[in-house]
Parts: sequence; C-alpha cells; structure tokens
Amino acid sequence: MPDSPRLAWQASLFEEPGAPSADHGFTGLVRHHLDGTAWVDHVAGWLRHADDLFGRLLESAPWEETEQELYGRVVATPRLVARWPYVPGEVALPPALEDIRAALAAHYERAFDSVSANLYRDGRDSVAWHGDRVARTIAEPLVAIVSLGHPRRFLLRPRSGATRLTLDPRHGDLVVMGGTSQRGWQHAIPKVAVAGPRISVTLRHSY
Ligand SMILES: O=C(O)CCC(=O)C(=O)O
Repeated sequence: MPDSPRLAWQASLFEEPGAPSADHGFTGLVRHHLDGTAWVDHVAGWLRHADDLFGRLLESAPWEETEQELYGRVVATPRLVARWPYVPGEVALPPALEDIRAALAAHYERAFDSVSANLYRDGRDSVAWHGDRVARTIAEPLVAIVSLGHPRRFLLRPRSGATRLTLDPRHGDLVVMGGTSQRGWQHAIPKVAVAGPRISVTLRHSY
C-alpha cells in the first residue's frame, strides 16, 4: 500500500469549517438525456463542507495501487483506489460516506451497497473510456460519483462515436449515470497537462 498521499491542496477560501453533509433535497439537479434510455444527473454543490471530507480521505482512506492489462502488458493503473468493505446492517461506513449513501438511496431508491474512491494525484492520472462492469449483471445500473478537490473534465460518448457530453464536476458536485448509460455509452477522465489532486467517491449497487 502506498504511503498516505501528501498532495498540494488548498481548502476553499470561503468554506466555513463543518461536517460534510449531502443535500437530501437534490436542489438544482439537472438531468442530461444522452438518448432515449440513457441519462446523467448533475447536482452542483451537492455536498456541503466537502473540504473536510476531501482532507480526511486524502490522509486516511485505504488507498491502494492496482494494476491493469493494457495491450497484453500489465501496467500500474493511473490512479489510486480505495474500497470500503461495507455490509448493510453489519459493517458501517465512515459517517460522511454513510450520509452520502443514505441521501442517494432515498432519492434513487437503490441500496448503493458498494462504495469506493479514486484518487487522481495530478493531471497524469486518468480513467480511460469504459462502461462500468456492473452493467454485465444489472440491466440499468445507477453509478453515483461525488467529486472532491480539483475539477477534471468528465466525458461521455456513445460506445461507437465521439464525445457527446462534457461535464466539469467541481468540488462537492454529484454526477449520477443511469438508464442504459453503462451499456450504450462510455465515460472517461482524460489526462491533462496540469491538475491538482481530485478524489471521486463512487457508489454502485449490486442488485
Ligand atoms: O472519477 C470519476 O469521476 C470516474 C470514475 C470511474 O469512471 C470509475 O470509477 O469507473
């Protein structure tokens, strides 16, 4: 496991200190219809006091380096990943993550029983075009992503086609992909020349 990442991050200048809290009312939600059956929700500023969660995750989430196969070679995945072993009713999540999970579960009526996070240490870290594997077992899975830290472009394209939608999720924003967005569409976080650290907290459901 890598040492706790110590990456340059300046807390928001205007944010009062406080415990992170999700907006259970989903104020300002904007739904983007990708096609007749795939959609993406974006809620700007959904998580209040996001600085606190970002700092805590950066310091103490169980970050791991993982490997992936690329053109027949095993290479380091260009980001760190943390997973929380969470068994509803048995193993609890950290309180801020539980608040996020509970708000999403109530709004979207899914259990969101899988919680993980990606750490993009700088602009060299990325996620290549993909649809989430959960779509192999669930017809229309929801994938919810809370962005923390520096903004990165979040791209969506049809499985065969060029980028159709570019989101720019900022610190505390929520993005939820739904309908057939994991089957007929792909998403990516491209590399950029310069970026500070970003964490994406990702919630999925297994049924
Ligand atoms: O970091 C993000 O916003 C996207 C993460 C992602 O695509 C994934 O974990 O599969």
